[in-house]
Amino acid sequence: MKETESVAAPVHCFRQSRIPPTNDFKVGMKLEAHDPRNVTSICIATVIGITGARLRLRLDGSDNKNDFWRLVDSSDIQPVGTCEKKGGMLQPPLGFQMNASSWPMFLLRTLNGAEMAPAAFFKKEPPKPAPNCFKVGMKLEAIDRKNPYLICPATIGDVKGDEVFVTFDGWRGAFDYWCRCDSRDIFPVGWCSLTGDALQPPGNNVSITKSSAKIQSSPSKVTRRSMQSPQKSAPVPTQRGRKPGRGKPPGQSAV
Ligand code: MLY
Repeated sequence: MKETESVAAPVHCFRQSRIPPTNDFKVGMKLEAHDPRNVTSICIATVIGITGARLRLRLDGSDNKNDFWRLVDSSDIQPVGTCEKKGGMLQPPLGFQMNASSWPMFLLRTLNGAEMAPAAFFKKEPPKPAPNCFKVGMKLEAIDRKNPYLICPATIGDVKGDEVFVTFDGWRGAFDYWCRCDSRDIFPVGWCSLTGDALQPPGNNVSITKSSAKIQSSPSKVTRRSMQSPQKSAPVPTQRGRKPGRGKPPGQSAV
């Protein structure tokens, strides 16, 4: 950041707590979670792993190919019993591996003798930040949505209304995405060092030129990058590479 004279997005732009929540969960604990593939249903999930302020979760009755990650202060998770208390019914996950009729018995068995995560482990979701205050060029740490266990160095590539375009430093654009400015998938610079999560190194396609990092006064079309741009096969410089003062065209990116 120093070398490129880049500017970190201010912490108040993010929907994250200033001091990351403590992660008291243990592997094996059970909780309730919204099914990411069917968000209206609430399922039983097991903590499969712990990474910084996040939990690696697997829905009971699901396979091991659909694990997902949630912050301990995510509103998507809650203590076992919450759903019933609110008059709801726990649902089998999408892709429940058994016959649907065996769900009630499966539910009893999966909860019997299980270690439930205590209510105190669940932290309150931070409030939504004020209007979108991100600017093009600002640095952040962001979840790679194609590899959601990874948190990576990123730059705001564009801003439009309540949305920001997250571009991954050193990659060709294949991982970039638009998200709401209050997304829980984006973090201020320094987040990983505070939570102990591993911040990924940038990809190979980095240009360390000062001009590449200056905040631009107004977001323009030039800064917008294609979301389709393939990682490997781009023979011509990307829009990013073509911009004046951005250094030489990017080389072959690592995959
Ligand atoms: N090489 C792997 C992982 C790429 C991760 C890119 N992120 C960090 C932006 C793949 O191509 O899937």
